[in-house]
Amino acid sequence: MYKEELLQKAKTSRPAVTVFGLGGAGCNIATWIADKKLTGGRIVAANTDASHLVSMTRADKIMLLGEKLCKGHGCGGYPERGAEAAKENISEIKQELEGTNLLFLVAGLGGGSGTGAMPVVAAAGREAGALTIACVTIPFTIEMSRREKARDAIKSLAEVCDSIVVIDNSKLREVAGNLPLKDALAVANALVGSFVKNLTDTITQPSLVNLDYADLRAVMERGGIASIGIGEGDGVNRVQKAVSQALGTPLLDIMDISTAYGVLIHIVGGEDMTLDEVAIAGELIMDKVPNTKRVIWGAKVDQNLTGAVRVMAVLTGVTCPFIGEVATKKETARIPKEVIKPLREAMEQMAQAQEIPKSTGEKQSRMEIIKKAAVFSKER
Ligand SMILES: Nc1nc2c(ncn2[C@@H]2O[C@H](COP(=O)(O)OP(=O)(O)OP(=O)(O)O)[C@@H](O)[C@H]2O)c(=O)[nH]1
Ligand SMILES: [Mg+2]
Repeated sequence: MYKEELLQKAKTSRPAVTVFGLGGAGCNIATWIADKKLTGGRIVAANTDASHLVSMTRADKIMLLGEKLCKGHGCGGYPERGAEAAKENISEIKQELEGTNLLFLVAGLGGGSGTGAMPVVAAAGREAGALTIACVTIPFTIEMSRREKARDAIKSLAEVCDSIVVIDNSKLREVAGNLPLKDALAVANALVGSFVKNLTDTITQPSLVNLDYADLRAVMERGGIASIGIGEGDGVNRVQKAVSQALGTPLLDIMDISTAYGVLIHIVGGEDMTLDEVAIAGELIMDKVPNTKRVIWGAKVDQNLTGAVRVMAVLTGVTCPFIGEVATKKETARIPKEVIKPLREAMEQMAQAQEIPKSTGEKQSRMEIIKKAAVFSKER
């Protein structure tokens, strides 16, 4: 294959990513993502509330749901109305999802619009053949009846989504301290938003260790409920600190971390981050989830993060006491320990590549080894 042909192929095979923000909270999260510039994906802001939509100027597309039913006034907390409203726009939604490979649905569960519309949009995403990932928050403990609605919504989402990444607002205090409500919601926006942005960036932009769409599919397809943990460390043992924070403070209460079906590890560090640190982070996490069937990992250098390492661990197929059992892939065979070896070996190859001087003449062979290592890491 000629280089031009290959470049063309690379361009057309890049996965098409769509982010759908639904309801008030979903649209606010979509705005957070748009502000951080999502170069590899399209953002749609959809709500029944016309006055809230007016401020969604940074989305690529704005969609007023259920104009006939809700007359632009919102759903007043009734998910059934949110579902009806989305059905009113179903052909527009389907058109928007045509050709999408990866669909992120974001909303704060507990209201009417986002909660009711999400399963409708998710079903359309599945029908279009997209890997469909819902990223939702469940309301604070004080929003009692809203929490019940969120629980019901998660159960119906489990039937139409591949994975549902759940953040429990009542756990925010553990990661962000006792903040005023407005600030706590901003933290939730940033958590959901950075999950979506991190994944989109790693599968659409080149990074230190690339995750590709097939990798993501392997872990998130029919992954059920997923929990995320984020940790940051600096100074001595910064990787250990970041990993223990990421695993120790999951944003959703889960029964038993060791039973997770799949694990996605994402590591970001400054230019001083060593390849060995990336490998150690992966191994520390894998030690805690001995039964996992699939592990994927990506690493990125962020110049603004010098001195620190940030780790995101996403565990799929977990059980949460509040939500109860949902249908997920259930396989019981244990994954052999050797799965860790390719990670270590790939890192060694990359370390070797790093030792080659960065002079222009050597650049080519350096890239070759890095590419080989990245491919090798996937051949588990
Ligand atoms: N992360 C985040 N969560 C929010 C925000 N606003 C509200 N929430 C949470 O999301 C839940 C749903 O609220 P909304 O998104 O306003 O509801 P909606 O989907 O617009 O539904 P209706 O207004 O009833 O049509 C609330 O119970 C809060 O827990 C926000 O700006 N960010
Ligand atoms: Mg609303």
